[in-house]
Amino acid sequence: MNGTRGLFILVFVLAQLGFTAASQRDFTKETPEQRAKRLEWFNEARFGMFIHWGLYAVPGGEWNGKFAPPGGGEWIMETMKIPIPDYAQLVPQFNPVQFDAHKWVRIAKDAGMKYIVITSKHHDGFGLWRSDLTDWCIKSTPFQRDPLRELADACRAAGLKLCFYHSIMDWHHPDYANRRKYHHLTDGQPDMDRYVEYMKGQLKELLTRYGPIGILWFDGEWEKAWTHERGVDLYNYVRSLQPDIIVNNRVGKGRAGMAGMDQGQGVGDYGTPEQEIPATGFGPGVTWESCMTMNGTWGYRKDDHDWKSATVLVRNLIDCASKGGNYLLNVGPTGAGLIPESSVERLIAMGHWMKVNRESIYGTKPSPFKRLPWGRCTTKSTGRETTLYLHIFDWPKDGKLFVPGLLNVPRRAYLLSDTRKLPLTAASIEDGLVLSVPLVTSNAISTTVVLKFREPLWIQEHGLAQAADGTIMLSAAEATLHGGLRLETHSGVENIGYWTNPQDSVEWEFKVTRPGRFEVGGSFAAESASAIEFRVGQQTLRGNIGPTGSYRQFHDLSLGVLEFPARGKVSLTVRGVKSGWQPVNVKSLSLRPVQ
Ligand code: FHN
Repeated sequence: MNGTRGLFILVFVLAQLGFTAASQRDFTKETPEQRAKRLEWFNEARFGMFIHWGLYAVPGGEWNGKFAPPGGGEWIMETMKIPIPDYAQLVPQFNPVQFDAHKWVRIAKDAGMKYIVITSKHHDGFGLWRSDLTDWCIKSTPFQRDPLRELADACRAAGLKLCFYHSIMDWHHPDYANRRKYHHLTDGQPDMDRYVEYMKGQLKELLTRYGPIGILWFDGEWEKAWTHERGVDLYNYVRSLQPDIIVNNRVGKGRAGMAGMDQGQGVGDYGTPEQEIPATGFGPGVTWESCMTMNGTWGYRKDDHDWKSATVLVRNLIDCASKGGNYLLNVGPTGAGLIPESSVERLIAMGHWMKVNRESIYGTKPSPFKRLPWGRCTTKSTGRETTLYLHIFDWPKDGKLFVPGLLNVPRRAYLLSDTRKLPLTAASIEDGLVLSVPLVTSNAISTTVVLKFREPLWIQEHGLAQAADGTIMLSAAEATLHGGLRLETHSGVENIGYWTNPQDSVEWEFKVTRPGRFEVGGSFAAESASAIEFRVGQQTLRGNIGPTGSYRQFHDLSLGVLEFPARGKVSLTVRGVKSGWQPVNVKSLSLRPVQ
């Protein structure tokens, strides 16, 4: 008792003297200015490489002649229920003699990436560095090098930040509380306090051996074994080792699933949407990063050839930046230590686009527009000047680019790809700006138009309106969602998903300038037959939706006729038909005048 009392008095006295051992300091109490300074490089970077690499790269998704179910190759131990002794047979096979850190870093840098996040330890618990705390790490393989050391040196030489992904969940360690049945771990009971000490010891190795680390990217926090309190403690522990390090929100329990953003009691410095891009930004001071695969897996799979196009990847990067977020794009190197050629090809194409357009991405702020029919917008402000970067995905065939709601005329307008910066003509019309642009663009992926203003922007956005031929096109991004459904982006296609409750509704507001009767059509995806109901004023229209094969396979359907008898603003609401409801994904609606 006297010893404890003496220690308490010592700590109390030291605290009074202003001494705060770093490991006890509460780093969550920093000022907004301190946080902004610490995250400055991250908000400038906008674009990073995710690397999932470990023992799982050796089987590449195949075990005993069978391929694992669709999904991450890095989950093979779990999806194929591989007992630890069998999985351990991969250790003597892991010998990536073709690994070349400088080559990996060069590929990332040439693509325009500013940081690299690599799996120091994934869920299988296997350490990609020579740990003193376990043999379940790379020192037990024939590969007697330290890839994290080599990556640290290569990143430093190239001016990229090195960051570590580290899984809280550990399928191998006997003290991790949520043990797997197929592990047949029977010796003693798991002890999470002991496991946390082990995890802290490994994190200390990682944060004291390889120099300044940009981000500690935690993951695997979702199981019962982990708690908010342990997350706060781990956040402070990591920051005590490197006070300027950034820690994502998966150190705690606050994130809302794959949407990735904190839903209240969270800890960590930024949100982590996964395989999706939020519908909108989150306002100043909210930092986030969407992590995505290039195909369907994080860790290498020899059977996954479902590659996104370079166009989709570049537009995802632009979409993230236009909403104030970062894009963390994944590669899964092979067991031999090579980044797959299909990944390299896409990163080279992204690099070509970034070479011309990087100033429209790095250090930019979110779009001031709620939506733009042809693409996205990013901005920069320096003192008296505001710059808008218009990212045109759908190039106007008539050479007239309409910017709805932009009411002041730019001091300068030019194509970012035009080294001579020849001026583009800009003219104000009733509710926006019309720019005269070349009839053909030089870059089908996305072309950037630069607008420079000396005075503050004047933006007055109107709702959606009828096109010249009377058609009204309503996209998923322009809808107001009521309930649990969400806007999601898959392979560059925005759609409304997660419509599990028929009472949830989708609403579009638009202006009718030419009244009449309209054929109601749309692009829908469903796994089972279902029905939706359109409601405008007193009118209702039921639309039957047949199965389209999957939630990603959209069919264009014509569903009937609605009348809009008068000019003015209209609200069209779509609900599910309760009886026999099955979720339906919606990409867009169309209203075409009928005689
Ligand atoms: O289970 C992991 C998965 O393997 C991968 O690491 C992703 C990347 O963020 N995170 C978890 C799934 O949400």
